[in-house]
Order: sequence, then C-alpha cells, then structure tokens
Amino acid sequence: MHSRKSYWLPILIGLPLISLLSACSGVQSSLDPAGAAAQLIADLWWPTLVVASLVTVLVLALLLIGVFRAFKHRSARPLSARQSRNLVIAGGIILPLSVTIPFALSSFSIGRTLYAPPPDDALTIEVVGKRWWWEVHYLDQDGNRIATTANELHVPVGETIRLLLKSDNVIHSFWVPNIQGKTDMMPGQVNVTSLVADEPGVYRGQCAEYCGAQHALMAFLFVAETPDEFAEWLEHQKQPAVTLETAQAVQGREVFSDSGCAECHTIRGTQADGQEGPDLTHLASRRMLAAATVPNRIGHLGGWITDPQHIKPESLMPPTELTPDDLQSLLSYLGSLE
Ligand code: HEC
Ligand SMILES: [Cu+2]
Repeated sequence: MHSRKSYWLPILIGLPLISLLSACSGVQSSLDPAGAAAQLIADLWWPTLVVASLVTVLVLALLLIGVFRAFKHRSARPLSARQSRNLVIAGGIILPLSVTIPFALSSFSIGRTLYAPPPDDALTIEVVGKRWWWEVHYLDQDGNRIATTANELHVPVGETIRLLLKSDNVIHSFWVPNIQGKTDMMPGQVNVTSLVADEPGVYRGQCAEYCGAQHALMAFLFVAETPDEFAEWLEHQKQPAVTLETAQAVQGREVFSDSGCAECHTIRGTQADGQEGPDLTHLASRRMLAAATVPNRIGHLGGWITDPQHIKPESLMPPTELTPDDLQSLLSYLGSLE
C-alpha cells in the first residue's frame, strides 16, 4: 500500500520542475530561440546554468562537510598552515578563475558577434520608444520613411535587419527574447543594432528598462514572415487609408476629426496628422491594441476609446465621451482601416 509520503514526494518535486520547464518555451522566452542572436545567447546560457549549479552544489557540500566535522570532531586538529594555503590557492584562486575566465571570454566573443555592424544594404527599421508604446518606421535605402506603423514589427525571415533605436522621452529598451538581446533606446542618441529571425512566427517584444507607469504594458508583436508575405505587408502599409464604403464609416470619420482624435493621431490620406499617438492608417490590420495590451476586437477598441485609463492607467490618451451612435460610427470607421 502507498503511504501518504510516497504520494506527495513526486508532487513536491514534479510541480516546481514543470513550472521551471514551462519557462523554456513560448513567444517571449530567450530559451526558445528563433533567431541567430537568441541562439548564441541561449548557447551561452545553458552551460552557464550547468556550471553555476555545479559550483553551488560544491560550495554547499563543502560548507555542510565543514559544519558536520566541526560538530562531530570538536577536538579535531586544524589544518596545517601549508594545507590551509593550498586550499585557498586551489579553491579560492585557481577554481574560480578557471570557471570565470572561459565564460568571460566566450561572453565577450558572443557580444562582438551580436553587435557586429549590419551590412550596408540591410533593410532598415527605425523604432522609437514612446510612453508607453512603440513607433515603427520602415526606411528606404536613402533613409526616407516609407511606411509607419505602431506596436507591430514585421520582418522577412533569414534577412539581416538593421534597427535604429531611439527615444524622444525617457530610456526604454528594445527586447524580443526569442530573437535577440536587449538594446537600450536613449533620448538624443541612435543605437544601431541588427537581428535575424530564422523561423516564421509571432513573438512578443517587451520594454526592458523601467520607463514609468505603464512600462509593464509596453509590449509589441514581432511578426517574422516569408519574404513574399513581408513584401506584400509592407506594400500595403505604404498605402494611404482605404476609401470608405459605408455611410456609417463616413460618419465615423467625422466623429474622429470632431472628437479631438486627429490632434494626436495620423491617418494618412486624411486631414488627421497628429503626432502624439500611434499612426492609425492601417489600425485594423494589427493584431493587438495599445502596445499589445488587448486584442484588436471591436469590444476592446470601444472600451479603449471611451476609457483608456481603465486599461492603462496614466496612459497619455485621455478618455472620450461619445453618444452610442457616434461610438458605433467611429468603431465602424476604425474597423475599416485595414
Ligand atoms: C492627447 C492625445 C490623444 C488623443 C486626443 C487621442 N489619443 Fe488615442 N492614443 C494616444 C496615445 C498616447 C496612445 C498610446 C497609448 C498607449 O499604448 O500607452 C493612443 C492609442 C490609441 C489607440 C491604440 C493604437 C494601437 O496601435 O494600439 C487607438 C485605436 C486610439 N488611440 C484611438 C483614438 C481615438 C479614436 C481617439 C478619439 C476619440 C483618440 N485616440 C484620442 C493619444 C491620444
Ligand atoms: Cu519603455
């Protein structure tokens, strides 16, 4: 018959193990690499984990042996001066150096690879850290902005991408754990980095430098797709907003310009040219709203417009009071911006 004890032991060991392992995969995990840089980082991380664990076990074992001996043989003779010295040289100098030097060297060499300058003709994307969202510009070979979007970065797989990282406010940090390491976004400075996505997929990027109230909800989606899909997407993003087909959408465009939205938001191809908030020209083509905080569905969109402070307290978008009719038209307009 099983005793209570034999039943609990597997649970006690198994549960933490399962929760530990679940951190090894997913759309925001540096242990589930889908890009060359993330692969290098993971390749360094695993040996570090193994060696650091062994060192911890070794140190704790020595400590326990010492404590045990001290209690058991109170009268035991202390080590001779020579033995003590050898112990310090071996355990205090040789062992730590032989562990840390190889790691320092490989970390340095990986760092050099990670921050190697991208090729001159690489596709260039400018990302600006905002409070608390991401402005994204695609540049042509001459550095002109050809398409602007927000909170969703698309890249073709297998191609080296040059990123120009900026901020016009506080320090943010650009990080897509599955693809690359963190790079800070500093006001008054352009940090250049590069990345390659190896596998198509949708990953989650996260601001990695505390930047104020909504830092935790400053995320974005990183969409790696085939070169054909990417070219099609970019071509579409370059276009101005679609022509409106329903009377309700036309009415919604009026609501948009009469309710102050246009002062903060740009919709290319219309009068709206505000700069404070995300470009909404192709809002309906995005998967999420408000820096990957809520899914881009009509209910969430309505909730966001009437009360953004509920979804992201202290966010820089004010609430807007609208009649139900106006809200419906506005939602129908925004929903048409594919
Ligand atoms: C004072 C400036 C301001 C005004 C006015 C304003 N917004 Fe915004 N809006 C913002 C900012 C800033 C954000 C980004 C908030 C965040 O994610 O933290 C935003 C985000 C959004 C988003 C999410 C976009 C995305 O890519 O996720 C939508 C949609 C939106 N606003 C629609 C509207 C509509 C519709 C109105 C008018 C009823 C409006 N906004 C009025 C500043 C403004
Ligand atoms: Cu930030």
